[in-house]
Amino acid sequence: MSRVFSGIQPTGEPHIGNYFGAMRNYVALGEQYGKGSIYCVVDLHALTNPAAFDPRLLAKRTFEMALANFAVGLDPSRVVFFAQSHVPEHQELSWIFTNLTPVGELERMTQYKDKAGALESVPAGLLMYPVLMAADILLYKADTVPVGEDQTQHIELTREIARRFNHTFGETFPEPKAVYNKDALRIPGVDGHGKMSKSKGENSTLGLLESLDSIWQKLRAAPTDPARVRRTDPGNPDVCLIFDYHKLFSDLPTIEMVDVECRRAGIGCVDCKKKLMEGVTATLSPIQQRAAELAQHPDDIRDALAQGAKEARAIAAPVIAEVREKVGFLKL
Ligand code: AQP
Repeated sequence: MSRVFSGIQPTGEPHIGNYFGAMRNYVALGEQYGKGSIYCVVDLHALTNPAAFDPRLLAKRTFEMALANFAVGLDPSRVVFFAQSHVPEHQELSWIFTNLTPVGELERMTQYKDKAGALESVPAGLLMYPVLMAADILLYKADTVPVGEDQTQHIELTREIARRFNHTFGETFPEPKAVYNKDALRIPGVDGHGKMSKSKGENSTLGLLESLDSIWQKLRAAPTDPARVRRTDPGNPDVCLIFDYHKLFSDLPTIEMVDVECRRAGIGCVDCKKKLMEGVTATLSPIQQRAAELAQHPDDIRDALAQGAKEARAIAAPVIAEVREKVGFLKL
């Protein structure tokens, strides 16, 4: 039977890229696979990027990331949900994998090059990020990994590490596959500069739990088709970020109407954004309401994380025992 694993970094507020790209799939797969679906707030990963890591905020962000996942519909009593640092086996397996992974392969990772390029001094942890990610997934022998498209290269490396381990120590791990939400492969940032990303800061993101007023202010200022200068100019939805968002938030008749009317200058950008805001409100209001309710009972969130860590360790224990034996550690 398939086993599902995915992780999300507590590097800031979860945004609609995380939601449509990954979190919504967590819920769908959670309903299908129950306790065979394992989700993790990857707080160890959050340490790897000094631009996004703040020790004063890490615990709060980890808690809030768990809360946000429960607010979108993940039920911790029906899936396994925990914080990565509560399951030390991730680090043990990661160290073993580190010794099966050439540095050159890690240096070729696009996400590493992007993030390292912006830093004066690059921590070794940033380079090792995909090795830890491979350990996260393979510790549970997961074969299905719901992620956004930006993680494709890391999943390919995970498969390579699994193959290498199996070749060196005997058949142990499956070669996991990424599962994408094909309608939300790579959601653009609201500032119009590349992928929506937590670590790029608030100008890039529309937060899942951000106030609707603040979201509207950002949408109002968001760039549209740059060739459409006047209201009477026809626009091209194919190059408009607002149209990308319509495809996520609006119903089909609205998407079709906006597509047609924009091309013949029948709708202006402000009205188009107002129409989008209706869909945003309908999608995010119930999530935000549920989050407010959950926030009234913080101990329940902590208890759920403690229980999740216990369940995760129980699944990981036989895998790490098998790995130790195959690698040849002294057994006492
Ligand atoms: N813009 C996006 N479009 C589609 N999917 C996305 N994901 C992230 N951004 C988008 C997916 O969300 C999951 C969790 O991401 P993450 O928190 O582990 O790290 P990330 O991919 O690097 O996300 P951020 O927001 O860009 O975080 P920072 O800035 O801290 O690195 C992943 O499955 C990801 O693919």
